[in-house]
Amino acid sequence: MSSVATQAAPVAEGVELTDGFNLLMDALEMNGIKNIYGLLGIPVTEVGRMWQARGNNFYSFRNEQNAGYAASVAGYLTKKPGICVTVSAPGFLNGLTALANATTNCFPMILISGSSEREIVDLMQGDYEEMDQLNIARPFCKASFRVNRPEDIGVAVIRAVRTAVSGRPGGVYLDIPARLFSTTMAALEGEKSLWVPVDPAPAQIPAPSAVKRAADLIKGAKKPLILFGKGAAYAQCDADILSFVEETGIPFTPMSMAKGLVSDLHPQCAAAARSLVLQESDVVILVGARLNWLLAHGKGKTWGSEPKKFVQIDIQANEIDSNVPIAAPLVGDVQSCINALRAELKGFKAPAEWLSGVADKHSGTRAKLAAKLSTATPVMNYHNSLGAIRDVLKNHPDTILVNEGANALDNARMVIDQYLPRKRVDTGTWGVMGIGMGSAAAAAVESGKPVVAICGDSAFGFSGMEYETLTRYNLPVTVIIMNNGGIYRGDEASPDHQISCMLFNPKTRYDQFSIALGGEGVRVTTPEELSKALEASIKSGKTTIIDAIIDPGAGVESGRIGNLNIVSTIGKKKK
Ligand code: OXT
Ligand code: ADP
Ligand code: MG
Repeated sequence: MSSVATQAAPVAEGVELTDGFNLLMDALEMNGIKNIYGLLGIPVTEVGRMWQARGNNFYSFRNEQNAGYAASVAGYLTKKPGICVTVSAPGFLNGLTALANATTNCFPMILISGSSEREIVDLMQGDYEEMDQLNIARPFCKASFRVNRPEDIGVAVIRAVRTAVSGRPGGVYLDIPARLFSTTMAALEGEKSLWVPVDPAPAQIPAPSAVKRAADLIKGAKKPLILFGKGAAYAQCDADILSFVEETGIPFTPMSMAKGLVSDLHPQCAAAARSLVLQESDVVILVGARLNWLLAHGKGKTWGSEPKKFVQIDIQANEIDSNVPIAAPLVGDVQSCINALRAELKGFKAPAEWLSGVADKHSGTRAKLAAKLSTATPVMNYHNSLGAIRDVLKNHPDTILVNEGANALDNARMVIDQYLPRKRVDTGTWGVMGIGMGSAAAAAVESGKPVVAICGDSAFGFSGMEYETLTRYNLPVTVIIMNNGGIYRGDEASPDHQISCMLFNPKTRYDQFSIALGGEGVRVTTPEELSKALEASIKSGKTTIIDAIIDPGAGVESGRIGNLNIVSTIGKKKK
């Protein structure tokens, strides 16, 4: 690293100068960026100070991974790339996990890291935090760019923005060697190197023949089903989606982050008849959802024996046929595809007996669950605690729910209804623990609405120290820790003279942890106490932890995905 300021080209005396720092900030502002998430130090410290001095917001985190998760969720919620700024090598690597996660989830994000000087890195001469970040980032994102000259900063930011938000959204890495930040050039020339990009995420219109093929297939269906994924939620064409559902009368089921895109209380919602509709449908319309592990790759017993034909709406052409044959691919953006289909399907209605059969199953399952939610138990379990949370959130439908854990995740997804689009952020495509506090921060910042994070006690631990970031910025976040004392369960027997590898210290007081970090804290042991505490914390807008004591024996191994768990067929051997 070099702290010596250089000049890009000789400039006559008295000419006004700009530098890499200022050009980077000008370019970000011109691309509509207001919030940056990150963690400062050599060589990017000035980025934070200068960004704030310009009247923008810099949210300073305790670990870059959480800043990165925040940026990615900002991207998901706003359709603009979320920006994360880090220092070099270790800071960059911490942020890289979040960049990879953003790319996997199709969230637009740009990771900007300072780096060591090329001439030293390339000869491996041992610079401060030396690392070939540009190349290391490549496999984890859509594109990895480096800027070497101040006059290229504008174009680099535009290329990063366009790459992140156009087509399938995802992560981009932007490498800025330390010396470039302070390299100067004539201000007027610098200004000329910047521009506002026109239409960075252009509509992608499906071919009319593809629309007709899909519509013909749907018209012939006896048991059609719409399956919404988070790509449909991301598209922000909520009114068109609702019209499509209501005009066609087709039942729909959401993937987890698409819950609420059309309200869970809508009469065509089939979420509680999930197995039935996946198995018995004949034509499935996938809208921004991949046939990956979360959908059993489109095959096997999840999908039943009824022959299935798929219509798939996706902006990424090579997503089609990724797992099973797709009878009617519809490549384009969700809004264009949905509206083209609506035009072609005018007058079509799905068979009423199919919808009413699905609705019966859906409401029957909901009624059975409702009974469990209100059943008292000696120690709170997932059902009655989440039932209490659900009832409170019903009165606060614009709250954003962040959710991580295993049982804490799967039960909350099932129990808690969502009424509005993009009000649920969770562990996503990778099922990654640790997204909690970063996601909660970004959700509060970007929406200005209250946030409730329901976290398993293991999940919370991955980003727990970031709770101080929430209290520091006074964010209206309530973190409910489902404290069962362990990963999946808190009652596993420990081997002789050891502590079980699945357990945590039962003396842990998350409520006191909150108070120690400048927040509010309350421990609850009954659903009634939980309701009261949650209602109060949402009303107060104060950053709060509710330490909810859950029966240590209430969870199951790996939650709803125990089928993916690998166990030894031979069993345990003692040395
Ligand atoms: O139709 P059927 O009969 O099938 O019933 C379905 C619906 O119809 C019905 N349903 C309803 N009924 C009534 N009312 C309503 N409203 C309703 N809605 C639905 O309910 C059932 C289930 O519905 P669902 O969920 O839609 O369907 P299903 O079949 O489950 O769907 C399949 C999936 C795959 C789509 C779904 O299960 C899903 O989305 N799963 C996501 C799972 C996931 O991602 N899990 C997280 C990873 S687990 C594991 O990896 C963990 N780790 C390891 C680790 C990770 N992940 N990351 C990192 C960085 N390091 C390590 C760790 C450490 S979890 C974990 C920590 C766990 O401990 P914690 O303390 O944090 O948490 P606790 O477990 O609480 O202790
Ligand atoms: P889920 O996990 O909810 O099933 P996935 O993340 O697997 O959803 O799938 C999201 C899909 O949506 C991706 O294949 C992505 O290419 C697609 N997508 C994202 N944005 C759009 C959009 N605006 N229009 C069409 N498809 C989109
Ligand atoms: Mg737990």
